[in-house]
Amino acid sequence: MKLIIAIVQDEDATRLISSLMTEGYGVTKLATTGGFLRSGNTTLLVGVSEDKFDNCLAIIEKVCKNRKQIATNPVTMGNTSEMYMSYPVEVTVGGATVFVLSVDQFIKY
Ligand code: 2BA
Repeated sequence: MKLIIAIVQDEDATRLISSLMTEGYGVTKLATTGGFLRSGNTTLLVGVSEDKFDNCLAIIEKVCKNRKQIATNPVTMGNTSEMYMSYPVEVTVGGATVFVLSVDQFIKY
């Protein structure tokens, strides 16, 4: 068994959860925040058996889209964090950042 941890954009989360649930996957949704943009995103935990693993990744890839976003990040000047300026940066976010972990045990009480 594998645990898929998928960080996706909020805009894709509802459709992705629906697609996964329709195909019989168990999903847990976490409200998370990206460290760079400091804006909300969604992290999904999906426990999958080996035989359903590839299909799960295919669904994530199909549903989650790349989007360009403008970020305004603080830039520290000199050695003090009190002096900073902001400038706009365009970044491409997503489709999905996926981590795959091997699961030693899967227990339900
Ligand atoms: P954020 O950290 O808010 O990053 C949003 C997007 O900003 C990233 O999209 C990337 O295009 C850009 N970005 C991130 N760090 C950057 C940097 N130091 N310099 C320039 N641009 C930077 P994605 O790569 O698609 O990441 C989307 C979200 O996935 C991230 O949101 C973060 O929540 C998560 N993530 C990405 N890589 C991760 C990692 N190695 N570990 C944990 N979470 C990660």
